[in-house]
Amino acid sequence: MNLDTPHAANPRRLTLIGAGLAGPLLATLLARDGWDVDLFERRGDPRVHGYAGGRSINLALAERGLNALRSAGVDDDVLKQAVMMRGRMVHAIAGEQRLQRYGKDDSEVIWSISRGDLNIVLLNAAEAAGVRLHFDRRLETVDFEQRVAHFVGEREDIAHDFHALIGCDGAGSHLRAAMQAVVDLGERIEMMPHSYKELEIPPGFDGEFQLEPNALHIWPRGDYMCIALPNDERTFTVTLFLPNEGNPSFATIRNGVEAQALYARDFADALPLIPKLVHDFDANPTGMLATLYLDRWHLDGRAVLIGDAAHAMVPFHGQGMNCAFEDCVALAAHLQRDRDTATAFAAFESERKPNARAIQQMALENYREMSDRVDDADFLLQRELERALAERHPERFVPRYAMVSFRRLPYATAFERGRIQRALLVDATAGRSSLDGLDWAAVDRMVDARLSPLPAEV
Ligand code: FAD
Ligand code: 8RB
Repeated sequence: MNLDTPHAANPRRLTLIGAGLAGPLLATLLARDGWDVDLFERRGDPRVHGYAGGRSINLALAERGLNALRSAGVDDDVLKQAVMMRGRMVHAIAGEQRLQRYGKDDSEVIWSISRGDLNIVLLNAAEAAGVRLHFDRRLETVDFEQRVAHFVGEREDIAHDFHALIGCDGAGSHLRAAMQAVVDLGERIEMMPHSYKELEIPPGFDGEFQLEPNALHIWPRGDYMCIALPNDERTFTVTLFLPNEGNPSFATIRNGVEAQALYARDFADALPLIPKLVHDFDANPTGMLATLYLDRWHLDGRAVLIGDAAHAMVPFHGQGMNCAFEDCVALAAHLQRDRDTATAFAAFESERKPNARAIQQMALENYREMSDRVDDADFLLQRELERALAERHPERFVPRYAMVSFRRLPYATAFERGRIQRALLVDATAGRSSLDGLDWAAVDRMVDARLSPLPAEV
């Protein structure tokens, strides 16, 4: 056993577990605020060995995440490698494509970025800020009484004295398990009745994108769907979401050949673009989807959880990383205001837990919208009215998608206002098949009565 530090419980010292997405961003923010930061990661350094995981996986970055990257000064480096997505390109069963814009113009877009590239930019920033990075160090057990964390290295075990631990170690958090062993965190995991499989669309013969690059593609088919996000190397990562039971489902589509038949029937325009469909389906694991709820995120001043470790969510709003990044800014601000970790962790949990709950719920709800409602007539009429009201009342009526993706008001506020707006849209379009002859003055009065102006963001 090797004791890696002499200074046992330096109160200005913080130990972060997990150098995925939130870990290195939070480490950077804290180091710049004058904290002494150690960051432990179970995998090797991706800058040396290449990014573990192999396949090119991309994520949608929206305003909340981008703002956090801005506060760490890495937004430009990240956007350089990003592909703009202006809206959802909906692929109907017969192959026609229609773009539904996410925002009012190109100032309201989301960005597709590679997880590996993003991770490297963040690790470089953390290192430049003075963070000590420890790769190939897997957190195994924690003695919260003595404040000692035990890591398993490649050859040796390491005991690390800590003042406080911050768990950025993802949905399967080992720190969470260690905390749960000494205090009841009230953990509850709700499985989604759907799973997913990743496939790939390579560049065409001309080396170019085979679909419109500046969009998030969706093939909505009711209870199942397929999506594709662009990568800057001109490929698309395709994700097929199917229920676990029923037909079609992962119970009936059991291998690549069966998946190919499903694509021929339901995603015919995509099939010729995925040459390795059979191989990818058989080789790639089937991923499960779940929401993780905890009553408690912290253990007095000794440990706190952030990101997926505290509140993993289903992917349908593309907000897991964005929310984790927003957590980083919030926790750094609390630790700046209050250097006593017990006070800061408690304040962080009170601020963020209601917001995490709200985005978890909205992510669940967005599954229906993406897979089923995007091509439904009532939905399209409500959407038409929503866009008109957003234009007539820009300070009061902001579509929920825009509140989540392009604004930074608390998720809980977006959820609450979204509920009011939905009811208003349903009331105003009840019994109609078009907006012709709509009593706009009456609808404007409903907006004024039900929605207060949104405070401007700083
Ligand atoms: P992670 O990024 O998972 O990082 C956890 C880190 O901890 C990892 O590096 C892991 O190796 C390390 N670790 C784990 N255990 C230990 C241990 N015992 N000791 C030391 N280190 C450990 N979100 C979006 O906002 N938009 C998207 O479009 C989007 N797309 C996604 C696509 C896919 C396929 C997946 C799986 C997720 C997607 N997400 C997306 C969600 C997003 O990836 C997560 O919400 C985000 O990565 C959470 O960040 P994190 O730092 O909490 O955890
Ligand atoms: N995790 C996304 C959206 C909203 C799109 C819209 C949806 C894949 C796993 Cl499913 C999904 C969105 O409403 O039009 N923005 O960004 C990202 C999404 O899935 C990602 C790629 C994903 N996340 C496990 C698989």
